Amino acid sequence: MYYVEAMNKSSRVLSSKAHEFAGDVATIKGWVRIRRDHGKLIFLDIRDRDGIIQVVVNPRISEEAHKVAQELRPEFVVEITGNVNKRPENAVNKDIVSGTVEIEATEIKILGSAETPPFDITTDGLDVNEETRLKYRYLDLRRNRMQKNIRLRSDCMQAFRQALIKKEFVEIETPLLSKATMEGARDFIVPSRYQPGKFYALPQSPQQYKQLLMVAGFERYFQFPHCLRDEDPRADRGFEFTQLDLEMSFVAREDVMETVENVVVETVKAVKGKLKSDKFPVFTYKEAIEKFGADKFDLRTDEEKKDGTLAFAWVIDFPFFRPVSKTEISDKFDSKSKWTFTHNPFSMPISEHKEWFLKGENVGQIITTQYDLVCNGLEVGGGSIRAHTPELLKATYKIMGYSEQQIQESIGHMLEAFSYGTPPHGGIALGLDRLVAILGGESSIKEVTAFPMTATGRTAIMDAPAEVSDEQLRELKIKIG
Ligand code: AMO
Repeated sequence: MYYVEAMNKSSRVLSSKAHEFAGDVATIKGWVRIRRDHGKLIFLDIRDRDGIIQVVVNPRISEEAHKVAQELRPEFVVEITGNVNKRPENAVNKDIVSGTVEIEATEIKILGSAETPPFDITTDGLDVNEETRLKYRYLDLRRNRMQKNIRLRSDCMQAFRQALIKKEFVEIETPLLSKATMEGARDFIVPSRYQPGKFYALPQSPQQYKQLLMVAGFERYFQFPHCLRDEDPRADRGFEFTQLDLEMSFVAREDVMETVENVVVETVKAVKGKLKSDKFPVFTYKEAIEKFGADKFDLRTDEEKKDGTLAFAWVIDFPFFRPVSKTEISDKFDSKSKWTFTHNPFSMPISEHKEWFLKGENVGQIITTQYDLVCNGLEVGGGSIRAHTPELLKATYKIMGYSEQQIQESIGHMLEAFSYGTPPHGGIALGLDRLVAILGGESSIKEVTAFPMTATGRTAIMDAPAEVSDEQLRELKIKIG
Protein backbone atom coordinates (compact mmCIF):
# COMPACT_ATOMS: atom_id res chain seq x y z
CA MET A 1 0.00 0.00 0.00
CA TYR A 2 1.13 3.56 -0.75
CA TYR A 3 -0.06 6.95 0.30
CA VAL A 4 -0.60 9.66 -2.28
CA GLU A 5 1.96 11.89 -0.62
CA ALA A 6 4.66 9.22 -0.95
CA MET A 7 3.71 8.54 -4.59
CA ASN A 8 3.95 12.19 -5.54
CA LYS A 9 7.67 12.64 -6.05
CA SER A 10 7.50 15.74 -8.23
CA SER A 11 8.87 18.54 -6.13
CA ARG A 12 8.37 21.82 -7.86
CA VAL A 13 9.46 25.32 -7.04
CA LEU A 14 7.51 28.44 -8.02
CA SER A 15 9.44 31.27 -9.65
CA SER A 16 8.74 33.58 -6.71
CA LYS A 17 10.36 31.11 -4.28
CA ALA A 18 13.34 30.15 -6.46
CA HIS A 19 15.75 32.54 -4.70
CA GLU A 20 15.27 30.46 -1.53
CA PHE A 21 16.94 27.58 -3.41
CA ALA A 22 20.10 29.48 -4.41
CA GLY A 23 23.02 27.06 -4.50
CA ASP A 24 20.64 24.12 -4.75
CA VAL A 25 18.86 22.20 -7.51
CA ALA A 26 15.24 23.02 -8.36
CA THR A 27 12.53 22.10 -10.87
CA ILE A 28 10.25 24.73 -12.33
CA LYS A 29 7.19 24.28 -14.54
CA GLY A 30 5.61 26.86 -16.77
CA TRP A 31 5.38 28.50 -20.17
CA VAL A 32 8.18 29.82 -22.36
CA ARG A 33 7.62 33.56 -22.47
CA ILE A 34 10.64 34.48 -24.53
CA ARG A 35 13.56 32.51 -25.96
CA ARG A 36 16.77 34.31 -26.82
CA ASP A 37 19.33 32.34 -28.75
CA HIS A 38 22.83 33.76 -28.23
CA GLY A 39 24.59 31.15 -30.34
CA LYS A 40 25.99 28.85 -27.72
CA LEU A 41 23.90 30.08 -24.79
CA ILE A 42 20.11 30.05 -24.96
CA PHE A 43 18.20 32.23 -22.49
CA LEU A 44 14.60 31.45 -21.61
CA ASP A 45 12.11 33.53 -19.67
CA ILE A 46 9.79 31.02 -18.04
CA ARG A 47 6.41 32.22 -16.78
CA ASP A 48 4.56 30.36 -14.06
CA ARG A 49 1.50 31.24 -12.06
CA ASP A 50 3.14 33.93 -10.02
CA GLY A 51 6.02 35.30 -11.99
CA ILE A 52 8.91 34.97 -14.38
CA ILE A 53 12.30 33.35 -13.98
CA GLN A 54 15.33 33.33 -16.26
CA VAL A 55 16.84 30.03 -17.38
CA VAL A 56 20.19 29.76 -19.08
CA VAL A 57 20.87 26.71 -21.22
CA ASN A 58 24.55 26.00 -21.69
CA PRO A 59 25.56 23.01 -23.87
CA ARG A 60 28.63 22.56 -21.68
CA ILE A 61 26.30 21.84 -18.73
CA SER A 62 23.86 19.67 -20.70
CA GLU A 63 24.01 19.05 -24.41
CA GLU A 64 20.67 17.25 -24.25
CA ALA A 65 18.93 20.23 -22.59
CA HIS A 66 20.49 22.56 -25.18
CA LYS A 67 19.08 20.43 -27.99
CA VAL A 68 15.57 20.56 -26.50
CA ALA A 69 15.88 24.32 -25.89
CA GLN A 70 16.52 24.87 -29.61
CA GLU A 71 13.04 23.48 -30.34
CA LEU A 72 11.27 25.73 -27.83
CA ARG A 73 8.98 28.50 -29.01
CA PRO A 74 6.85 31.00 -27.05
CA GLU A 75 4.05 29.38 -25.03
CA PHE A 76 5.53 25.87 -25.02
CA VAL A 77 4.89 24.27 -21.61
CA VAL A 78 8.07 22.97 -20.04
CA GLU A 79 9.53 21.34 -16.98
CA ILE A 80 13.07 22.49 -16.30
CA THR A 81 15.47 21.18 -13.69
CA GLY A 82 18.73 22.91 -12.96
CA ASN A 83 21.10 24.59 -10.59
CA VAL A 84 19.77 27.75 -8.97
CA ASN A 85 22.66 30.18 -9.34
CA LYS A 86 22.94 33.55 -7.65
CA ARG A 87 23.33 36.27 -10.28
CA PRO A 88 26.30 38.61 -10.01
CA GLU A 89 25.34 41.97 -8.50
CA ASN A 90 25.37 43.79 -11.87
CA ALA A 91 23.05 41.18 -13.44
CA VAL A 92 20.29 41.29 -10.80
CA ASN A 93 16.89 42.04 -12.38
CA LYS A 94 15.00 44.19 -9.90
CA ASP A 95 11.77 44.02 -11.96
CA ILE A 96 11.06 40.40 -11.13
CA VAL A 97 10.79 38.60 -7.78
CA SER A 98 13.22 35.89 -8.91
CA GLY A 99 15.68 38.50 -10.22
CA THR A 100 18.54 37.60 -7.87
CA VAL A 101 18.88 34.10 -9.34
CA GLU A 102 18.77 32.21 -12.62
CA ILE A 103 18.44 28.53 -13.35
CA GLU A 104 21.19 26.74 -15.23
CA ALA A 105 19.31 23.95 -16.98
CA THR A 106 20.42 20.35 -16.59
CA GLU A 107 17.20 18.87 -17.99
CA ILE A 108 14.33 20.24 -20.08
CA LYS A 109 11.12 18.35 -20.77
CA ILE A 110 8.46 19.60 -23.17
CA LEU A 111 5.07 19.02 -21.50
CA GLY A 112 3.04 20.71 -24.24
CA SER A 113 4.00 22.34 -27.52
CA ALA A 114 2.26 25.49 -28.76
CA GLU A 115 1.15 27.10 -32.00
CA THR A 116 2.12 30.73 -32.47
CA PRO A 117 -0.48 32.72 -30.49
CA PRO A 118 -2.78 34.99 -32.58
CA PHE A 119 -1.61 38.03 -30.59
CA ASP A 120 1.25 39.11 -28.38
CA ILE A 121 0.52 38.19 -24.79
CA THR A 122 3.49 39.99 -23.28
CA THR A 123 1.67 43.34 -23.68
CA ASP A 124 -1.40 44.69 -21.80
CA GLY A 125 -3.56 43.66 -24.80
CA LEU A 126 -5.64 46.83 -24.94
CA ASP A 127 -4.69 47.38 -28.57
CA VAL A 128 -6.00 43.95 -29.65
CA ASN A 129 -9.46 43.75 -31.21
CA GLU A 130 -12.10 42.60 -28.68
CA GLU A 131 -13.58 39.79 -30.79
CA THR A 132 -10.11 38.25 -31.18
CA ARG A 133 -9.27 38.66 -27.51
CA LEU A 134 -12.50 36.93 -26.49
CA LYS A 135 -12.24 34.19 -29.11
CA TYR A 136 -8.88 33.27 -27.61
CA ARG A 137 -9.70 34.35 -24.06
CA TYR A 138 -7.66 31.48 -22.56
CA LEU A 139 -4.57 33.06 -24.17
CA ASP A 140 -5.65 36.62 -23.39
CA LEU A 141 -5.96 35.61 -19.73
CA ARG A 142 -2.30 34.57 -19.68
CA ARG A 143 -1.18 38.16 -19.91
CA ASN A 144 0.10 39.73 -16.73
CA ARG A 145 -2.65 42.37 -16.52
CA MET A 146 -5.43 39.80 -16.80
CA GLN A 147 -3.79 37.42 -14.34
CA LYS A 148 -3.63 40.29 -11.86
CA ASN A 149 -7.25 41.30 -12.44
CA ILE A 150 -8.71 37.83 -12.07
CA ARG A 151 -6.63 37.18 -8.94
CA LEU A 152 -7.73 40.55 -7.55
CA ARG A 153 -11.32 39.46 -8.07
CA SER A 154 -10.67 36.24 -6.16
CA ASP A 155 -8.92 38.15 -3.36
CA CYS A 156 -11.88 40.55 -3.11
CA MET A 157 -14.35 37.71 -2.90
CA GLN A 158 -12.32 36.02 -0.17
CA ALA A 159 -11.97 39.26 1.79
CA PHE A 160 -15.71 39.97 1.52
CA ARG A 161 -16.48 36.41 2.54
CA GLN A 162 -14.20 36.58 5.58
CA ALA A 163 -15.54 39.94 6.69
CA LEU A 164 -19.13 38.69 6.45
CA ILE A 165 -18.51 35.32 8.12
CA LYS A 166 -16.86 37.24 10.98
CA LYS A 167 -20.13 39.13 11.33
CA GLU A 168 -22.04 35.83 11.47
CA PHE A 169 -23.51 35.91 7.97
CA VAL A 170 -24.50 32.57 6.42
CA GLU A 171 -23.64 31.87 2.76
CA ILE A 172 -26.68 30.41 1.02
CA GLU A 173 -27.25 29.67 -2.66
CA THR A 174 -30.58 30.30 -4.37
CA PRO A 175 -31.91 28.79 -7.63
CA LEU A 176 -31.11 29.93 -11.15
CA LEU A 177 -34.23 28.42 -12.68
CA SER A 178 -37.01 30.48 -11.25
CA LYS A 179 -39.87 32.88 -11.86
CA ALA A 180 -39.55 36.43 -13.15
CA THR A 181 -38.60 39.00 -10.50
CA MET A 182 -39.19 42.70 -10.88
CA GLU A 183 -35.80 44.36 -11.17
CA GLY A 184 -36.84 46.45 -14.11
CA ALA A 185 -34.95 44.72 -16.95
CA ARG A 186 -36.09 42.04 -19.41
CA ASP A 187 -35.81 38.42 -18.29
CA PHE A 188 -33.84 35.66 -19.93
CA ILE A 189 -36.24 32.75 -20.19
CA VAL A 190 -35.67 28.99 -20.34
CA PRO A 191 -38.26 26.60 -21.80
CA SER A 192 -39.45 23.69 -19.67
CA ARG A 193 -39.34 20.17 -21.15
CA TYR A 194 -41.55 18.66 -18.44
CA GLN A 195 -44.18 21.34 -18.89
CA PRO A 196 -44.09 22.32 -22.56
CA GLY A 197 -45.23 25.86 -23.23
CA LYS A 198 -44.04 27.00 -19.80
CA PHE A 199 -40.83 28.87 -19.08
CA TYR A 200 -38.46 29.56 -16.22
CA ALA A 201 -36.94 33.01 -15.88
CA LEU A 202 -33.27 33.34 -14.93
CA PRO A 203 -32.93 35.60 -11.88
CA GLN A 204 -32.24 39.32 -12.32
CA SER A 205 -31.29 39.11 -8.64
CA PRO A 206 -32.10 36.79 -5.70
CA GLN A 207 -34.32 39.52 -4.22
CA GLN A 208 -37.34 37.39 -3.32
CA TYR A 209 -35.39 34.33 -2.22
CA LYS A 210 -33.22 36.32 0.14
CA GLN A 211 -36.30 37.84 1.72
CA LEU A 212 -37.78 34.35 2.06
CA LEU A 213 -34.55 33.36 3.87
CA MET A 214 -35.32 36.10 6.39
CA VAL A 215 -38.82 34.63 6.81
CA ALA A 216 -37.03 31.29 7.31
CA GLY A 217 -35.04 32.71 10.23
CA PHE A 218 -31.46 32.84 8.89
CA GLU A 219 -31.19 36.48 9.97
CA ARG A 220 -27.95 37.26 8.11
CA TYR A 221 -27.52 35.92 4.57
CA PHE A 222 -25.07 36.55 1.78
CA GLN A 223 -23.99 35.01 -1.51
CA PHE A 224 -22.21 35.92 -4.74
CA PRO A 225 -25.10 35.30 -7.14
CA HIS A 226 -24.96 35.39 -10.90
CA CYS A 227 -27.65 37.78 -12.07
CA LEU A 228 -29.03 37.85 -15.60
CA ARG A 229 -30.61 40.86 -17.21
CA ASP A 230 -31.49 41.29 -20.84
CA GLU A 231 -30.51 44.93 -21.24
CA ASP A 232 -28.09 46.55 -23.68
CA PRO A 233 -24.51 45.76 -22.57
CA ARG A 234 -22.17 48.68 -21.77
CA ALA A 235 -18.74 49.11 -20.21
CA ASP A 236 -20.29 48.82 -16.73
CA ARG A 237 -23.19 46.50 -17.61
CA GLY A 238 -23.31 42.89 -18.78
CA PHE A 239 -26.11 40.43 -19.56
CA GLU A 240 -24.62 38.31 -16.84
CA PHE A 241 -22.90 39.77 -13.80
CA THR A 242 -22.09 38.96 -10.18
CA GLN A 243 -23.39 40.63 -7.07
CA LEU A 244 -22.39 40.47 -3.48
CA ASP A 245 -25.93 40.09 -2.20
CA LEU A 246 -26.86 40.28 1.47
CA GLU A 247 -29.89 40.61 3.70
CA MET A 248 -30.29 41.17 7.46
CA SER A 249 -33.21 40.88 9.90
CA PHE A 250 -34.14 43.21 12.78
CA VAL A 251 -32.30 46.15 11.24
CA ALA A 252 -32.89 49.78 10.37
CA ARG A 253 -31.45 51.53 7.32
CA GLU A 254 -28.40 52.80 9.25
CA ASP A 255 -27.56 49.27 10.50
CA VAL A 256 -27.31 47.90 6.97
CA MET A 257 -25.34 50.92 5.76
CA GLU A 258 -22.89 50.64 8.67
CA THR A 259 -22.40 46.91 8.16
CA VAL A 260 -21.81 47.33 4.43
CA GLU A 261 -19.45 50.25 5.01
CA ASN A 262 -17.36 48.18 7.46
CA VAL A 263 -17.25 45.20 5.15
CA VAL A 264 -16.31 47.30 2.11
CA VAL A 265 -13.57 49.17 4.01
CA GLU A 266 -12.15 45.90 5.34
CA THR A 267 -12.16 44.35 1.86
CA VAL A 268 -10.57 47.34 0.12
CA LYS A 269 -7.82 47.40 2.75
CA ALA A 270 -7.28 43.64 2.47
CA VAL A 271 -6.56 44.00 -1.25
CA LYS A 272 -4.38 47.10 -0.65
CA GLY A 273 -6.79 49.55 -2.26
CA LYS A 274 -6.64 53.22 -1.37
CA LEU A 275 -9.69 54.82 0.26
CA LYS A 276 -10.45 58.54 0.21
CA SER A 277 -12.07 58.03 3.60
CA ASP A 278 -13.02 55.16 5.93
CA LYS A 279 -16.28 56.99 6.60
CA PHE A 280 -18.54 57.31 3.57
CA PRO A 281 -20.32 60.67 3.27
CA VAL A 282 -24.11 60.51 2.96
CA PHE A 283 -26.03 62.69 0.50
CA THR A 284 -29.78 62.85 0.03
CA TYR A 285 -30.99 62.34 -3.51
CA LYS A 286 -32.02 66.00 -3.58
CA GLU A 287 -28.58 67.17 -2.43
CA ALA A 288 -26.88 64.92 -4.97
CA ILE A 289 -28.96 66.28 -7.84
CA GLU A 290 -28.39 69.88 -6.73
CA LYS A 291 -24.66 69.41 -6.18
CA PHE A 292 -23.67 66.98 -8.93
CA GLY A 293 -26.64 66.95 -11.30
CA ALA A 294 -26.89 63.15 -10.92
CA ASP A 295 -27.38 60.45 -8.29
CA LYS A 296 -23.96 58.96 -9.08
CA PHE A 297 -20.93 61.18 -8.89
CA ASP A 298 -17.20 61.28 -8.44
CA LEU A 299 -15.78 62.76 -5.22
CA ARG A 300 -12.12 62.36 -6.20
CA THR A 301 -9.80 65.29 -6.73
CA ASP A 302 -7.70 65.32 -9.92
CA GLU A 303 -4.73 64.01 -7.92
CA GLU A 304 -6.79 61.19 -6.44
CA LYS A 305 -7.93 60.23 -9.95
CA LYS A 306 -4.37 59.49 -10.87
CA ASP A 307 -3.41 57.50 -7.77
CA GLY A 308 -6.22 54.93 -7.81
CA THR A 309 -8.15 56.33 -4.84
CA LEU A 310 -11.64 54.96 -4.20
CA ALA A 311 -14.15 57.62 -3.12
CA PHE A 312 -17.32 56.02 -1.77
CA ALA A 313 -20.53 57.84 -0.86
CA TRP A 314 -24.09 56.94 0.06
CA VAL A 315 -27.19 58.38 -1.55
CA ILE A 316 -30.47 58.14 0.40
CA ASP A 317 -33.98 59.54 0.42
CA PHE A 318 -34.93 58.72 -3.15
CA PRO A 319 -38.51 59.17 -4.30
CA PHE A 320 -40.26 55.78 -4.02
CA PHE A 321 -42.34 56.21 -7.18
CA ARG A 322 -42.05 57.95 -10.51
CA PRO A 323 -44.65 58.52 -13.18
CA VAL A 324 -44.74 55.79 -15.83
CA SER A 325 -43.33 57.18 -19.06
CA LYS A 326 -45.22 56.83 -22.33
CA THR A 327 -42.46 54.80 -23.92
CA GLU A 328 -42.52 52.10 -21.25
CA ILE A 329 -43.62 48.67 -22.36
CA SER A 330 -47.37 48.80 -21.86
CA ASP A 331 -47.84 45.24 -20.66
CA LYS A 332 -45.16 45.51 -18.00
CA PHE A 333 -47.32 47.59 -15.72
CA ASP A 334 -51.06 47.86 -15.54
CA SER A 335 -52.22 50.32 -18.20
CA LYS A 336 -54.37 52.25 -15.71
CA SER A 337 -51.45 52.95 -13.41
CA LYS A 338 -49.65 56.27 -13.43
CA TRP A 339 -46.85 55.24 -11.11
CA THR A 340 -44.05 52.75 -10.97
CA PHE A 341 -41.24 52.18 -8.45
CA THR A 342 -37.91 53.96 -8.91
CA HIS A 343 -35.72 51.19 -7.42
CA ASN A 344 -37.32 48.19 -5.81
CA PRO A 345 -41.00 47.26 -5.36
CA PHE A 346 -40.19 45.41 -2.12
CA SER A 347 -38.95 48.53 -0.33
CA MET A 348 -40.42 50.23 2.70
CA PRO A 349 -41.11 53.97 2.67
CA ILE A 350 -39.46 56.07 5.41
CA SER A 351 -41.59 55.93 8.59
CA GLU A 352 -42.81 59.53 8.24
CA HIS A 353 -44.45 58.61 4.92
CA LYS A 354 -46.05 55.30 5.90
CA GLU A 355 -49.52 56.83 6.19
CA TRP A 356 -49.39 58.38 2.69
CA PHE A 357 -48.06 55.08 1.40
CA LEU A 358 -50.84 52.96 2.90
CA LYS A 359 -53.50 55.41 1.74
CA GLY A 360 -51.93 56.00 -1.67
CA GLU A 361 -51.72 59.76 -1.03
CA ASN A 362 -49.04 62.25 -2.15
CA VAL A 363 -47.47 59.39 -4.09
CA GLY A 364 -44.88 61.55 -5.84
CA GLN A 365 -43.59 62.81 -2.49
CA ILE A 366 -43.18 59.45 -0.76
CA ILE A 367 -39.54 58.81 0.10
CA THR A 368 -38.18 55.24 0.13
CA THR A 369 -35.66 53.70 2.54
CA GLN A 370 -33.47 52.92 -0.51
CA TYR A 371 -29.73 53.57 -0.19
CA ASP A 372 -27.32 53.50 -3.11
CA LEU A 373 -23.57 53.14 -2.78
CA VAL A 374 -21.58 55.23 -5.25
CA CYS A 375 -17.87 55.00 -6.01
CA ASN A 376 -15.80 57.05 -8.47
CA GLY A 377 -18.85 58.02 -10.52
CA LEU A 378 -20.47 54.58 -10.66
CA GLU A 379 -23.37 53.06 -8.78
CA VAL A 380 -21.73 50.10 -7.07
CA GLY A 381 -24.60 49.01 -4.87
CA GLY A 382 -28.20 49.49 -3.91
CA GLY A 383 -30.61 48.20 -1.31
CA SER A 384 -33.37 49.09 1.12
CA ILE A 385 -35.39 48.18 4.17
CA ARG A 386 -38.27 46.03 2.96
CA ALA A 387 -42.02 46.15 3.30
CA HIS A 388 -42.28 43.08 5.56
CA THR A 389 -46.02 42.83 6.17
CA PRO A 390 -48.57 41.78 3.53
CA GLU A 391 -50.37 45.10 3.99
CA LEU A 392 -47.26 47.18 3.30
CA LEU A 393 -46.15 45.14 0.31
CA LYS A 394 -49.62 45.24 -1.20
CA ALA A 395 -49.70 49.03 -0.85
CA THR A 396 -46.87 49.38 -3.42
CA TYR A 397 -48.72 47.31 -5.98
CA LYS A 398 -51.99 49.16 -5.35
CA ILE A 399 -50.24 52.45 -6.02
CA MET A 400 -48.90 50.92 -9.24
CA GLY A 401 -52.50 50.21 -10.24
CA TYR A 402 -52.56 46.43 -9.83
CA SER A 403 -55.93 44.82 -9.21
CA GLU A 404 -56.32 42.36 -6.31
CA GLN A 405 -56.07 39.51 -8.79
CA GLN A 406 -52.94 40.92 -10.45
CA ILE A 407 -51.34 41.40 -7.04
CA GLN A 408 -52.02 37.76 -6.17
CA GLU A 409 -50.63 36.55 -9.51
CA SER A 410 -47.54 38.67 -9.17
CA ILE A 411 -46.54 38.42 -5.49
CA GLY A 412 -49.19 36.20 -3.85
CA HIS A 413 -46.44 33.81 -2.71
CA MET A 414 -44.59 36.63 -0.93
CA LEU A 415 -47.77 37.93 0.72
CA GLU A 416 -48.49 34.43 1.96
CA ALA A 417 -44.94 33.97 3.26
CA PHE A 418 -45.10 37.32 5.05
CA SER A 419 -48.30 36.23 6.81
CA TYR A 420 -46.37 33.60 8.82
CA GLY A 421 -44.36 35.88 11.09
CA THR A 422 -41.77 37.91 9.20
CA PRO A 423 -39.04 39.92 10.91
CA PRO A 424 -38.37 43.47 9.76
CA HIS A 425 -35.47 43.17 7.35
CA GLY A 426 -33.36 44.92 4.75
CA GLY A 427 -30.31 44.37 2.62
CA ILE A 428 -28.24 45.41 -0.33
CA ALA A 429 -26.51 44.09 -3.43
CA LEU A 430 -23.10 45.33 -4.52
CA GLY A 431 -21.98 45.03 -8.13
CA LEU A 432 -18.89 42.85 -7.69
CA ASP A 433 -17.68 43.34 -11.28
CA ARG A 434 -17.87 47.12 -10.97
CA LEU A 435 -16.07 47.18 -7.63
CA VAL A 436 -13.24 44.97 -8.87
CA ALA A 437 -12.94 47.02 -12.08
CA ILE A 438 -12.55 50.20 -10.02
CA LEU A 439 -10.03 48.53 -7.69
CA GLY A 440 -8.06 47.21 -10.66
CA GLY A 441 -8.04 50.61 -12.39
CA GLU A 442 -9.98 49.17 -15.34
CA SER A 443 -12.65 51.04 -17.26
CA SER A 444 -14.72 48.00 -18.27
CA ILE A 445 -16.11 45.12 -16.20
CA LYS A 446 -15.02 42.78 -19.01
CA GLU A 447 -11.42 43.27 -17.90
CA VAL A 448 -12.18 41.67 -14.54
CA THR A 449 -14.44 38.87 -15.80
CA ALA A 450 -12.82 35.61 -16.90
CA PHE A 451 -15.17 34.88 -19.80
CA PRO A 452 -17.23 37.98 -20.66
CA MET A 453 -19.38 38.46 -23.74
CA THR A 454 -18.69 40.55 -26.80
CA ALA A 455 -20.48 43.87 -27.25
CA THR A 456 -23.10 42.07 -29.33
CA GLY A 457 -23.83 39.46 -26.66
CA ARG A 458 -21.81 36.57 -28.08
CA THR A 459 -20.06 34.41 -25.49
CA ALA A 460 -16.30 34.11 -25.32
CA ILE A 461 -14.79 31.10 -27.17
CA MET A 462 -17.92 28.95 -27.47
CA ASP A 463 -19.92 31.13 -29.82
CA ALA A 464 -23.34 31.22 -28.17
CA PRO A 465 -26.18 32.00 -28.70
CA ALA A 466 -26.37 29.15 -31.18
CA GLU A 467 -29.10 27.21 -32.95
CA VAL A 468 -30.35 24.03 -31.28
CA SER A 469 -31.29 20.76 -32.97
CA ASP A 470 -34.79 20.07 -34.31
CA GLU A 471 -34.92 17.22 -31.82
CA GLN A 472 -34.43 19.58 -28.88
CA LEU A 473 -37.08 21.95 -30.24
CA ARG A 474 -39.53 19.06 -30.75
CA GLU A 475 -39.04 17.93 -27.15
CA LEU A 476 -39.75 21.45 -25.93
CA LYS A 477 -42.67 21.78 -28.36
CA ILE A 478 -41.19 24.99 -29.77
CA LYS A 479 -41.57 26.05 -33.40
CA ILE A 480 -39.24 28.71 -34.82
CA GLY A 481 -40.45 31.27 -37.32
P1 AMO B 1 -29.63 46.59 -8.32
O1 AMO B 1 -30.49 46.28 -9.50
O2 AMO B 1 -29.39 48.02 -7.99
O3 AMO B 1 -30.26 45.95 -6.99
O4 AMO B 1 -28.24 45.84 -8.49
C1 AMO B 1 -27.23 45.95 -7.50
C2 AMO B 1 -25.91 46.38 -8.12
O5 AMO B 1 -25.52 45.46 -9.13
C3 AMO B 1 -24.78 46.15 -10.15
N1 AMO B 1 -25.41 45.90 -11.46
C4 AMO B 1 -24.76 45.48 -12.56
N2 AMO B 1 -23.46 45.22 -12.77
C5 AMO B 1 -23.10 44.78 -14.00
N3 AMO B 1 -23.98 44.58 -15.01
C6 AMO B 1 -25.31 44.83 -14.85
N4 AMO B 1 -26.17 44.61 -15.84
C7 AMO B 1 -25.75 45.31 -13.57
N5 AMO B 1 -26.95 45.64 -13.05
C8 AMO B 1 -26.72 46.00 -11.78
C9 AMO B 1 -24.78 47.62 -9.79
C10 AMO B 1 -25.96 47.71 -8.84
O6 AMO B 1 -25.81 48.77 -7.92
N6 AMO B 1 -32.11 43.17 -5.59
C11 AMO B 1 -31.56 44.50 -5.58
C12 AMO B 1 -30.65 44.74 -4.39
C13 AMO B 1 -31.35 44.93 -3.08
O7 AMO B 1 -32.30 45.73 -2.99
O8 AMO B 1 -30.91 44.29 -2.11
C14 AMO B 1 -30.73 44.69 -6.86
O9 AMO B 1 -30.46 43.77 -7.59
O10 AMO B 1 -23.58 47.94 -9.12
